[in-house]
Amino acid sequence: MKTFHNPHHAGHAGQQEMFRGRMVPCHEVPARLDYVLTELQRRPLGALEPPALSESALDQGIARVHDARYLAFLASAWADWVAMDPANAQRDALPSVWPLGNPHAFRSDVLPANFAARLGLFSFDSGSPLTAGTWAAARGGAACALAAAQAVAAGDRSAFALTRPPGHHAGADFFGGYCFLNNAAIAAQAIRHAGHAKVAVLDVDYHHGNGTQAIFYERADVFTVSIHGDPATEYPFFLGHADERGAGAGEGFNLNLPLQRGAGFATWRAALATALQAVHDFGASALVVPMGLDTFEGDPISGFTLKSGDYFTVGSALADAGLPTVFTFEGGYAVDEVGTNAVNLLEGFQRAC
Ligand code: OKP
Ligand code: ZN
Repeated sequence: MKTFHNPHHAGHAGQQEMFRGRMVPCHEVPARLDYVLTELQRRPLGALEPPALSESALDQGIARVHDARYLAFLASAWADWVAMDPANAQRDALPSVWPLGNPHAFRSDVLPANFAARLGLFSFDSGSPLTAGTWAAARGGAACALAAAQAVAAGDRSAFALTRPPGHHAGADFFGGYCFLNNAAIAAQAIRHAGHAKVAVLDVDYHHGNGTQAIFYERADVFTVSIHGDPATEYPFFLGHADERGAGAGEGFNLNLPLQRGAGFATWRAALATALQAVHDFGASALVVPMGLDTFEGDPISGFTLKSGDYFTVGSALADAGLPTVFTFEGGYAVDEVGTNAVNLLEGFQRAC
Protein backbone atom coordinates (compact mmCIF):
# COMPACT_ATOMS: atom_id res chain seq x y z
CA MET A 1 0.00 0.00 0.00
CA LYS A 2 1.10 3.54 -0.75
CA THR A 3 1.74 5.76 2.24
CA PHE A 4 1.29 9.51 1.91
CA HIS A 5 3.15 11.25 4.72
CA ASN A 6 2.81 14.86 5.77
CA PRO A 7 6.06 16.83 5.46
CA HIS A 8 4.53 19.73 7.43
CA HIS A 9 3.45 17.74 10.48
CA ALA A 10 6.28 18.81 12.81
CA GLY A 11 5.24 22.46 12.49
CA HIS A 12 2.32 21.55 14.71
CA ALA A 13 4.00 21.19 18.07
CA GLY A 14 1.96 22.17 21.07
CA GLN A 15 3.74 22.81 24.34
CA GLN A 16 1.06 22.05 26.91
CA GLU A 17 -2.59 21.03 27.14
CA MET A 18 -5.08 21.80 29.88
CA PHE A 19 -5.82 18.67 31.86
CA ARG A 20 -8.01 18.73 34.98
CA GLY A 21 -6.93 22.08 36.25
CA ARG A 22 -3.31 22.07 35.27
CA MET A 23 -1.15 22.40 32.22
CA VAL A 24 0.59 19.15 31.25
CA PRO A 25 2.98 18.42 28.36
CA CYS A 26 1.15 17.59 25.12
CA HIS A 27 0.60 13.89 24.42
CA GLU A 28 0.17 14.47 20.70
CA VAL A 29 3.83 15.10 19.76
CA PRO A 30 5.74 15.12 16.44
CA ALA A 31 7.80 12.06 17.47
CA ARG A 32 4.66 9.91 17.09
CA LEU A 33 4.71 10.23 13.33
CA ASP A 34 8.49 9.87 13.12
CA TYR A 35 8.28 6.49 14.85
CA VAL A 36 5.75 5.25 12.30
CA LEU A 37 7.86 6.56 9.43
CA THR A 38 10.98 4.83 10.80
CA GLU A 39 9.10 1.55 11.22
CA LEU A 40 7.76 1.81 7.67
CA GLN A 41 11.30 2.27 6.40
CA ARG A 42 12.30 -0.86 8.31
CA ARG A 43 9.28 -2.89 7.15
CA PRO A 44 8.21 -1.33 3.84
CA LEU A 45 4.63 -1.79 2.72
CA GLY A 46 4.93 0.16 -0.51
CA ALA A 47 5.81 3.61 -1.81
CA LEU A 48 6.34 6.23 0.88
CA GLU A 49 5.83 9.73 -0.47
CA PRO A 50 4.44 13.18 0.28
CA PRO A 51 1.11 13.94 -1.41
CA ALA A 52 1.23 15.79 -4.73
CA LEU A 53 -1.97 17.82 -5.00
CA SER A 54 -2.69 21.21 -6.48
CA GLU A 55 -3.64 23.91 -3.97
CA SER A 56 -7.06 24.22 -5.60
CA ALA A 57 -7.76 20.47 -5.45
CA LEU A 58 -6.75 20.59 -1.79
CA ASP A 59 -8.99 23.59 -1.05
CA GLN A 60 -11.92 21.86 -2.77
CA GLY A 61 -11.41 18.59 -0.94
CA ILE A 62 -11.34 20.35 2.43
CA ALA A 63 -14.31 22.62 1.61
CA ARG A 64 -16.49 19.58 0.84
CA VAL A 65 -16.36 18.75 4.56
CA HIS A 66 -15.58 21.92 6.52
CA ASP A 67 -17.49 25.24 6.76
CA ALA A 68 -16.03 28.29 5.03
CA ARG A 69 -16.30 30.37 8.22
CA TYR A 70 -14.26 27.81 10.18
CA LEU A 71 -11.63 27.49 7.45
CA ALA A 72 -11.20 31.28 7.31
CA PHE A 73 -10.74 31.26 11.09
CA LEU A 74 -8.07 28.53 10.91
CA ALA A 75 -6.19 30.16 8.03
CA SER A 76 -5.59 33.40 9.92
CA ALA A 77 -5.69 32.06 13.48
CA TRP A 78 -1.98 32.28 14.22
CA ALA A 79 -1.60 35.78 12.75
CA ASP A 80 -4.67 36.93 14.68
CA TRP A 81 -3.34 35.40 17.89
CA VAL A 82 0.00 37.17 17.58
CA ALA A 83 -1.77 40.42 16.62
CA MET A 84 -3.56 40.36 20.01
CA ASP A 85 -0.19 40.59 21.78
CA PRO A 86 3.27 40.25 20.23
CA ALA A 87 4.30 38.11 23.24
CA ASN A 88 1.78 35.51 22.02
CA ALA A 89 4.33 34.49 19.39
CA GLN A 90 5.99 32.46 22.17
CA ARG A 91 2.72 30.96 23.47
CA ASP A 92 0.29 28.44 22.07
CA ALA A 93 -3.28 29.59 21.54
CA LEU A 94 -5.77 27.77 23.77
CA PRO A 95 -9.46 28.58 24.23
CA SER A 96 -10.87 29.36 27.66
CA VAL A 97 -14.46 30.47 27.01
CA TRP A 98 -17.19 28.72 25.00
CA PRO A 99 -20.74 29.55 23.87
CA LEU A 100 -22.14 26.05 24.67
CA GLY A 101 -24.89 24.97 22.29
CA ASN A 102 -28.14 26.61 23.36
CA PRO A 103 -28.79 29.62 21.09
CA HIS A 104 -30.92 31.31 23.76
CA ALA A 105 -28.13 31.03 26.30
CA PHE A 106 -25.25 32.10 24.03
CA ARG A 107 -25.12 32.98 20.34
CA SER A 108 -22.85 31.24 17.85
CA ASP A 109 -24.12 33.09 14.79
CA VAL A 110 -22.27 36.36 15.49
CA LEU A 111 -18.57 36.13 14.74
CA PRO A 112 -16.73 37.78 17.65
CA ALA A 113 -14.16 40.47 16.81
CA ASN A 114 -12.12 39.27 19.78
CA PHE A 115 -9.85 36.39 18.76
CA ALA A 116 -9.95 34.68 22.18
CA ALA A 117 -13.72 34.48 21.77
CA ARG A 118 -13.38 33.15 18.23
CA LEU A 119 -11.08 30.41 19.55
CA GLY A 120 -13.90 29.31 21.85
CA LEU A 121 -16.57 29.59 19.17
CA PHE A 122 -14.73 27.08 16.98
CA SER A 123 -13.60 24.55 19.60
CA PHE A 124 -14.86 22.22 22.30
CA ASP A 125 -11.91 21.70 24.64
CA SER A 126 -8.75 23.31 26.00
CA GLY A 127 -6.55 20.33 25.25
CA SER A 128 -5.77 21.24 21.64
CA PRO A 129 -3.17 23.99 21.36
CA LEU A 130 -3.05 25.90 18.11
CA THR A 131 0.54 26.78 17.18
CA ALA A 132 2.42 28.65 14.46
CA GLY A 133 2.50 25.63 12.16
CA THR A 134 -0.92 24.16 12.92
CA TRP A 135 -2.72 25.33 9.80
CA ALA A 136 0.05 24.18 7.45
CA ALA A 137 0.23 20.82 9.24
CA ALA A 138 -3.53 20.31 9.16
CA ARG A 139 -3.66 21.25 5.47
CA GLY A 140 -0.79 18.90 4.73
CA GLY A 141 -2.75 16.17 6.50
CA ALA A 142 -5.85 16.80 4.44
CA ALA A 143 -3.64 16.51 1.35
CA CYS A 144 -2.49 13.07 2.56
CA ALA A 145 -6.10 12.01 3.10
CA LEU A 146 -7.10 13.21 -0.36
CA ALA A 147 -4.12 11.53 -2.04
CA ALA A 148 -4.93 8.26 -0.27
CA ALA A 149 -8.60 8.55 -1.29
CA GLN A 150 -7.54 9.25 -4.87
CA ALA A 151 -5.26 6.18 -4.94
CA VAL A 152 -8.02 3.93 -3.67
CA ALA A 153 -10.64 5.44 -5.99
CA ALA A 154 -8.23 4.77 -8.89
CA GLY A 155 -8.05 1.08 -7.99
CA ASP A 156 -5.44 0.61 -5.26
CA ARG A 157 -6.48 -2.00 -2.69
CA SER A 158 -5.45 0.31 0.16
CA ALA A 159 -3.60 3.51 1.03
CA PHE A 160 -2.37 5.12 4.23
CA ALA A 161 -2.56 8.80 5.16
CA LEU A 162 0.27 9.14 7.67
CA THR A 163 -0.29 12.50 9.26
CA ARG A 164 -0.72 14.43 12.44
CA PRO A 165 -2.42 16.25 14.05
CA PRO A 166 -5.17 13.60 14.00
CA GLY A 167 -8.64 14.39 12.67
CA HIS A 168 -11.55 12.33 13.93
CA HIS A 169 -12.67 14.73 16.69
CA ALA A 170 -12.84 17.74 14.33
CA GLY A 171 -16.31 18.65 13.11
CA ALA A 172 -17.42 20.70 10.12
CA ASP A 173 -16.81 23.88 12.13
CA PHE A 174 -14.85 23.01 15.25
CA PHE A 175 -11.53 21.71 16.53
CA GLY A 176 -10.82 19.72 19.71
CA GLY A 177 -9.30 16.46 20.88
CA TYR A 178 -5.99 17.42 19.20
CA CYS A 179 -7.85 17.54 15.82
CA PHE A 180 -8.35 20.46 13.39
CA LEU A 181 -9.35 19.01 10.01
CA ASN A 182 -11.18 15.70 9.83
CA ASN A 183 -8.89 13.67 7.57
CA ALA A 184 -11.07 10.55 7.61
CA ALA A 185 -14.19 12.53 6.68
CA ILE A 186 -12.26 14.33 3.94
CA ALA A 187 -11.13 10.96 2.55
CA ALA A 188 -14.63 9.44 2.76
CA GLN A 189 -16.17 12.47 1.03
CA ALA A 190 -13.50 12.36 -1.70
CA ILE A 191 -14.21 8.68 -2.34
CA ARG A 192 -17.92 9.53 -2.62
CA HIS A 193 -17.06 12.32 -5.03
CA ALA A 194 -14.97 9.93 -7.13
CA GLY A 195 -18.05 7.79 -7.73
CA HIS A 196 -18.48 5.31 -4.88
CA ALA A 197 -22.16 5.51 -3.89
CA LYS A 198 -21.73 4.10 -0.38
CA VAL A 199 -18.69 4.57 1.82
CA ALA A 200 -18.22 3.27 5.38
CA VAL A 201 -16.02 4.79 8.07
CA LEU A 202 -14.93 2.33 10.76
CA ASP A 203 -13.19 4.17 13.60
CA VAL A 204 -10.92 1.96 15.73
CA ASP A 205 -9.34 4.71 17.85
CA TYR A 206 -9.87 4.39 21.63
CA HIS A 207 -11.86 7.64 21.62
CA HIS A 208 -15.22 8.06 19.95
CA GLY A 209 -14.92 9.77 16.56
CA ASN A 210 -17.42 12.48 17.42
CA GLY A 211 -16.42 14.81 14.59
CA THR A 212 -16.86 12.19 11.89
CA GLN A 213 -20.17 11.06 13.37
CA ALA A 214 -21.48 14.64 13.46
CA ILE A 215 -20.37 15.38 9.88
CA PHE A 216 -22.28 12.43 8.41
CA TYR A 217 -25.08 12.11 10.99
CA GLU A 218 -27.92 13.05 8.65
CA ARG A 219 -26.60 11.20 5.61
CA ALA A 220 -27.44 7.76 4.28
CA ASP A 221 -24.50 7.56 1.86
CA VAL A 222 -21.73 7.43 4.48
CA PHE A 223 -22.15 4.86 7.23
CA THR A 224 -20.18 5.69 10.38
CA VAL A 225 -19.29 3.08 13.00
CA SER A 226 -16.98 3.50 15.98
CA ILE A 227 -15.56 1.16 18.63
CA HIS A 228 -14.45 3.15 21.66
CA GLY A 229 -14.28 3.64 25.40
CA ASP A 230 -17.76 4.28 26.83
CA PRO A 231 -18.34 8.06 26.82
CA ALA A 232 -20.03 7.72 30.20
CA THR A 233 -16.48 7.66 31.59
CA GLU A 234 -14.19 8.35 28.61
CA TYR A 235 -13.32 11.34 26.44
CA PRO A 236 -15.05 12.96 24.50
CA PHE A 237 -17.87 12.30 27.02
CA PHE A 238 -20.68 14.12 25.21
CA LEU A 239 -21.13 11.82 22.21
CA GLY A 240 -20.58 8.17 21.36
CA HIS A 241 -23.45 6.42 23.15
CA ALA A 242 -25.06 3.29 21.71
CA ASP A 243 -28.42 4.97 21.16
CA GLU A 244 -27.04 7.45 18.58
CA ARG A 245 -28.22 5.86 15.35
CA GLY A 246 -28.29 8.82 12.93
CA ALA A 247 -31.02 11.36 12.20
CA GLY A 248 -33.31 12.31 9.32
CA ALA A 249 -32.14 10.68 6.09
CA GLY A 250 -29.21 9.34 8.12
CA GLU A 251 -31.39 7.40 10.54
CA GLY A 252 -29.86 3.95 10.95
CA PHE A 253 -26.54 4.95 9.38
CA ASN A 254 -24.48 5.48 12.52
CA LEU A 255 -23.44 2.73 14.89
CA ASN A 256 -21.61 3.19 18.20
CA LEU A 257 -20.04 0.25 20.01
CA PRO A 258 -18.93 1.65 23.37
CA LEU A 259 -16.90 -0.73 25.55
CA GLN A 260 -16.05 -0.43 29.21
CA ARG A 261 -12.69 0.98 30.19
CA GLY A 262 -10.42 -2.04 30.83
CA ALA A 263 -11.80 -4.10 27.93
CA GLY A 264 -9.36 -6.65 26.48
CA PHE A 265 -8.81 -7.97 22.97
CA ALA A 266 -11.46 -10.71 23.12
CA THR A 267 -14.16 -8.12 23.83
CA TRP A 268 -12.71 -5.64 21.35
CA ARG A 269 -12.46 -8.22 18.60
CA ALA A 270 -16.10 -9.25 19.05
CA ALA A 271 -17.06 -5.58 18.63
CA LEU A 272 -14.95 -5.42 15.46
CA ALA A 273 -16.87 -8.42 14.07
CA THR A 274 -20.15 -6.60 14.80
CA ALA A 275 -18.83 -3.45 13.12
CA LEU A 276 -17.66 -5.33 10.03
CA GLN A 277 -20.99 -7.14 9.73
CA ALA A 278 -22.75 -3.75 9.83
CA VAL A 279 -20.40 -2.40 7.13
CA HIS A 280 -21.22 -5.44 5.01
CA ASP A 281 -24.99 -5.08 5.56
CA PHE A 282 -24.76 -1.41 4.58
CA GLY A 283 -23.29 -2.41 1.23
CA ALA A 284 -20.27 -0.10 1.22
CA SER A 285 -17.96 -0.28 -1.78
CA ALA A 286 -15.10 1.44 0.04
CA LEU A 287 -13.89 1.78 3.61
CA VAL A 288 -12.09 4.46 5.61
CA VAL A 289 -10.43 3.41 8.86
CA PRO A 290 -9.47 6.18 11.29
CA MET A 291 -6.61 4.18 12.78
CA GLY A 292 -5.90 5.00 16.41
CA LEU A 293 -3.36 2.86 18.21
CA ASP A 294 -4.39 4.12 21.64
CA THR A 295 -6.27 0.86 22.30
CA PHE A 296 -2.79 -0.44 23.24
CA GLU A 297 -2.27 -1.67 26.82
CA GLY A 298 0.57 0.79 27.34
CA ASP A 299 -1.29 3.90 26.22
CA PRO A 300 -0.94 6.64 28.85
CA ILE A 301 -4.38 8.26 28.32
CA SER A 302 -6.58 5.29 27.36
CA GLY A 303 -8.06 2.19 28.95
CA PHE A 304 -8.09 -0.89 26.69
CA THR A 305 -5.47 -3.62 26.84
CA LEU A 306 -4.58 -4.67 23.28
CA LYS A 307 -1.07 -6.05 22.83
CA SER A 308 1.29 -5.26 19.96
CA GLY A 309 0.71 -8.68 18.36
CA ASP A 310 -3.06 -8.15 18.38
CA TYR A 311 -2.76 -5.46 15.72
CA PHE A 312 -1.82 -8.06 13.06
CA THR A 313 -5.17 -9.73 13.79
CA VAL A 314 -6.99 -6.40 13.59
CA GLY A 315 -5.42 -5.71 10.21
CA SER A 316 -6.28 -9.09 8.76
CA ALA A 317 -9.89 -8.86 10.03
CA LEU A 318 -10.19 -5.48 8.29
CA ALA A 319 -8.76 -6.94 5.08
CA ASP A 320 -11.35 -9.71 5.19
CA ALA A 321 -14.04 -7.09 4.55
CA GLY A 322 -12.63 -7.13 1.01
CA LEU A 323 -13.06 -3.40 0.44
CA PRO A 324 -10.72 -0.75 -0.97
CA THR A 325 -9.51 0.87 2.24
CA VAL A 326 -8.00 4.17 3.29
CA PHE A 327 -6.29 4.32 6.68
CA THR A 328 -5.79 7.65 8.46
CA PHE A 329 -3.39 7.93 11.37
CA GLU A 330 -5.23 9.05 14.51
CA GLY A 331 -4.32 8.47 18.20
CA GLY A 332 -1.68 6.36 19.95
CA TYR A 333 0.35 7.99 22.70
CA ALA A 334 2.65 5.20 23.83
CA VAL A 335 5.15 6.89 21.58
CA ASP A 336 7.89 4.23 21.61
CA GLU A 337 5.45 1.54 20.49
CA VAL A 338 3.19 3.49 18.15
CA GLY A 339 5.31 2.72 15.07
CA THR A 340 5.37 -1.01 15.77
CA ASN A 341 1.63 -1.12 16.48
CA ALA A 342 0.66 0.90 13.41
CA VAL A 343 2.81 -1.12 11.04
CA ASN A 344 1.66 -4.38 12.64
CA LEU A 345 -1.92 -3.46 11.79
CA LEU A 346 -1.10 -2.39 8.25
CA GLU A 347 1.12 -5.41 7.63
CA GLY A 348 -1.63 -7.69 8.97
CA PHE A 349 -3.99 -6.05 6.49
CA GLN A 350 -1.62 -6.29 3.55
CA ARG A 351 -0.69 -9.92 4.20
CA ALA A 352 -4.36 -10.94 4.27
CA CYS A 353 -5.12 -9.27 0.91
C1 OKP B 1 -7.44 12.23 20.60
B1 OKP B 1 -7.52 10.96 19.75
C2 OKP B 1 -8.88 17.53 27.70
C3 OKP B 1 -7.79 16.57 27.40
C4 OKP B 1 -8.36 15.18 27.26
C5 OKP B 1 -8.03 14.47 24.99
C6 OKP B 1 -7.85 13.16 24.27
C7 OKP B 1 -7.88 13.32 22.78
C8 OKP B 1 -7.63 12.04 22.06
N1 OKP B 1 -8.40 18.82 28.11
N2 OKP B 1 -7.67 14.36 26.36
O1 OKP B 1 -8.80 10.38 19.73
O2 OKP B 1 -6.55 9.99 20.06
ZN1 ZN C 1 -7.83 8.49 20.58
